[in-house]
Amino acid sequence: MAGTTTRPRYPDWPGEYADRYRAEGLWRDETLCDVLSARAAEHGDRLALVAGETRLSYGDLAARVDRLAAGLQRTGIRRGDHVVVQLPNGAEFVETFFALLRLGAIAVLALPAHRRTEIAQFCAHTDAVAYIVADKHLGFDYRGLAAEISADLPRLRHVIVAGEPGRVGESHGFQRLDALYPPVDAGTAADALPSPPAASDVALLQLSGGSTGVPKLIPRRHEDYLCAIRESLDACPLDARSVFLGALPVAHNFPFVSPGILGAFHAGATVVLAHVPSPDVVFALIEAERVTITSAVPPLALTWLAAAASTDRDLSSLEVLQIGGAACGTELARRVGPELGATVQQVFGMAEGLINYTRLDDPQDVLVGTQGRPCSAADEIRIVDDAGSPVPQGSPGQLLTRGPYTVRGYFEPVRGDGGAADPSVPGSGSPADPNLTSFTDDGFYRTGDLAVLRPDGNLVVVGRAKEQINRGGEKISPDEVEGRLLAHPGIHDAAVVAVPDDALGERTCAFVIPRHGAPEPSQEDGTPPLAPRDVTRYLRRDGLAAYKIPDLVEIVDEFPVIGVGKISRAQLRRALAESRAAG
Ligand code: OOB
Repeated sequence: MAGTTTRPRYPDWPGEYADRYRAEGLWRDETLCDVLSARAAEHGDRLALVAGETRLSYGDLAARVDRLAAGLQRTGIRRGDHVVVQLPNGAEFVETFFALLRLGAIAVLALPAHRRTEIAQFCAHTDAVAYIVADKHLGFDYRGLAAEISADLPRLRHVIVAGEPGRVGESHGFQRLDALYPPVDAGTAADALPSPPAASDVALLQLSGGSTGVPKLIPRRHEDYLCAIRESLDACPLDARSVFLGALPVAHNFPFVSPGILGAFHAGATVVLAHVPSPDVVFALIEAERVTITSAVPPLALTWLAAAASTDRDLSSLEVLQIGGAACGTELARRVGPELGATVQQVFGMAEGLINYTRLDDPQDVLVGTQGRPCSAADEIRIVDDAGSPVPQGSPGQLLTRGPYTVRGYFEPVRGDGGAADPSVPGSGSPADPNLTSFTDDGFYRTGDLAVLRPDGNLVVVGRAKEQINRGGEKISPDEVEGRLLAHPGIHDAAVVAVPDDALGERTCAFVIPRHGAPEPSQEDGTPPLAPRDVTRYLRRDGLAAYKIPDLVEIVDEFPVIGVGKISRAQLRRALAESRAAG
């Protein structure tokens, strides 16, 4: 079991690979902090960031980052501390991320959609000392969430709120993010800061889409992350004239480093952040800031295309629309040019590393019909069968990858005494050790995707070997949702499957068998039977991220089983399709 071993918390590349990547210039002696300070030194007056009313030059941004770093240091945050950051798109996110980097503290990048279940796990797994949140966003109050989880997490010393701590925050001693900035005239903040991090230090923990119950944390080092950014900039050129719009939640790998906002800062471009991705907000920003490139998951791209047909906004500055995170149909890719006047770029990536891009000058069949090719010549790709043997060229198989920015293992979570899984961490008892199951002996990451490698080097994603549901780019592990459902006293068994959906690609359906003796639909003793809405309400109250709440719930008497008694998800999906077809 993982807890009994002495494996490193942050798995690293074997020395021979690290040496090679350094010798080839893929890994350099440079940190993400250096990127910001270099741009501030080269062209401090150039516009770096636009978010709401905030407009910051590179010089302003670098100075604010140093001041916030000093403020965070004063609260007691130190090198190597884990800090869970859950901020929507805004200047606070960018400043907090860079300030933590500057201190050598490690940001755990949660998404705004995460709720108590996920946040409590991230905090517990990492022994986080601080949780940095917005006050409210899209109708959700993060201060209530922070109050709830901090009660059970004695090691979590600080809750820091971007915005108003409010009554809950005041009674719990939450700090205000904006109060942490020392006054501008308090001397040069940078003097008081610790020595900057090293290129080989872990910079952040990114979240995996997750194909099993426990969300996995991915240690990304400055040198490998910067490698991903530089190689991405080769595949998706941005320069100082570019204006990148972050419309998806920018803490996600796609808008963050593919090449994303960090790529844009690297290029000295301007980053514009949309607080929500709705067409009215996004189109207004494209027009006002002359945005040249942005990124979307397929359902969002469809929404933008539909709205573009009747907008009065001038979208002519937009040169590139990146689409990724989930399968982008040929038809959608084909529409981008004629309907938006932009070149489509397909992006097929993963938080564990590998990022594939179609190139802007690729022929049309590649642009619309493939998910592109790796951004680095040093990325290694294998397509194998279930036994791990290479499949013939052009045949579908499981995609494995290894390379200079694809990690060799997940963060090793904090465990309870004696190496047992921490009982305070829901789902941490899972017997499958992802560091054994997700990586081959020779260090290839098993992506769980089924792909075809074309002779021209481009990949076509044809399906999935992993049991993961991709709900318009948001990844859901059936295991995790089933685990939560089984904790309901009235539920005997649960199975979560994907349902094909025109808009999102996939939605989720939970099949639920009520517990024997618990109220059942047939019962006539006055107790209300377990109804679908009870199930979704329960999950919501239980603190599961909004996008993981099943779209459909079917109450059934039994599941179809196969072979040794495993639930047949395929048969459940078929039964659902048939009952929907029958109306
Ligand atoms: C991105 O990262 P994750 O970690 O949220 O999800 C990775 C998984 C992939 O293994 C694949 O199953 C799916 O998402 N995926 C795609 C895809 N892009 C991602 N499936 C089909 N077509 C695509 N274009 O989703 C991510 C990270 C960096 C850049 C872009 C996406």
